[in-house]
Amino acid sequence: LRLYQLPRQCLRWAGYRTLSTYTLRDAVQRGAPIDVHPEVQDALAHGQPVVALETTIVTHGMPYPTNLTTARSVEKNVRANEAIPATIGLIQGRVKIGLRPAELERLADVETNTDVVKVSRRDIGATIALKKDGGTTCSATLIFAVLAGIKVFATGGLGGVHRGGENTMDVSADLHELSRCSVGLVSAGVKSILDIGRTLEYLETLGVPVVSYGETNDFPAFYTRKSGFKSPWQVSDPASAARILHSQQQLGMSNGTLFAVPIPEKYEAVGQKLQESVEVALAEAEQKGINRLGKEATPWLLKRVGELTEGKSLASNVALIENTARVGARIAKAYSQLAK
Ligand code: PSU
Ligand code: MN
Repeated sequence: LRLYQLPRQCLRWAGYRTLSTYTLRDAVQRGAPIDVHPEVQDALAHGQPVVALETTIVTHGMPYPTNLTTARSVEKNVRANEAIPATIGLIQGRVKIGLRPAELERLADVETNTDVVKVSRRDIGATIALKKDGGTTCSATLIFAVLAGIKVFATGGLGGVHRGGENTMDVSADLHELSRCSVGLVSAGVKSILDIGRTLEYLETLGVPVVSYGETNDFPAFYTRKSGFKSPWQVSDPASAARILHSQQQLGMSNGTLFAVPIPEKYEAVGQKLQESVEVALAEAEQKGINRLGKEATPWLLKRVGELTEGKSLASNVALIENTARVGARIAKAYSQLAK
């Protein structure tokens, strides 16, 4: 025992829980209904790279059956890059860190299983208590990733400040959560249904580093490689990305990091076209008052853009999340080597 560890150790002896002891084991000992997939548990116990994956994209972000095929292919892309996928969601009120194939199918079957909750931080307690199925947003997925000790999380789009957010106050809980979960979140930026400038301002206020991953410091806009905004930081390899996470970890900093990976180049042209449909969907949402429906706003917009583009947006969405999964796995692998 080193001298500098004494205060924390004393707290533990005295029966107090410090933040860093608030771990998965403690939660399970308190009776929290959490099941960690054996493969994920094994990888975590041996310091092997694990990538967390969310499920709101499955339950509320894509239509069946593309939601299922995409979730499977994202897991495959993680594996192909030498990391273990941990797709996170809730089944009958139990938190699953690493869904089994049948559980993933159950969540994806949105046409039959219509009572699946979109779970952000505020919904976790109720979803568990009422024993419901749930797809976790970035915010809830971040919470469970930290609990399990997973350092990297790959997704398509992070939530953000909605357009008109200065009036509606619709700011995704994802942003605050990223400021208090020390996880590297890999996304294709934020979707242009959002106010990208204000989202970046808000992340700055919250102290969340935004890092463009690739050849430029452009901040990507989901379907397109550039949003017109720049990231404060840029890296172009997994080792540099991992060193950012590791430096913050060494200092005991609790904030997360956003890595923004542009969609592959061949989708850029169609991305420009999709943007027009995004604007149409936004105007409709405003006219119908959808932007005042809380958690339903984002799923409605995603669905409407899909309809307006006759599925073309879906192909881009699949491609970009497969891409972030590959990058996430490489960063997780580089991080596991640093943390050894
Ligand atoms: N953006 C997408 N697809 C999605 C989401 C966002 O392009 O599926 C999901 C993510 O799970 C994200 C959530 O965490 O929507 C944000 O919802 P809200 O804006 O209600 O916070
Ligand atoms: Mn919202």
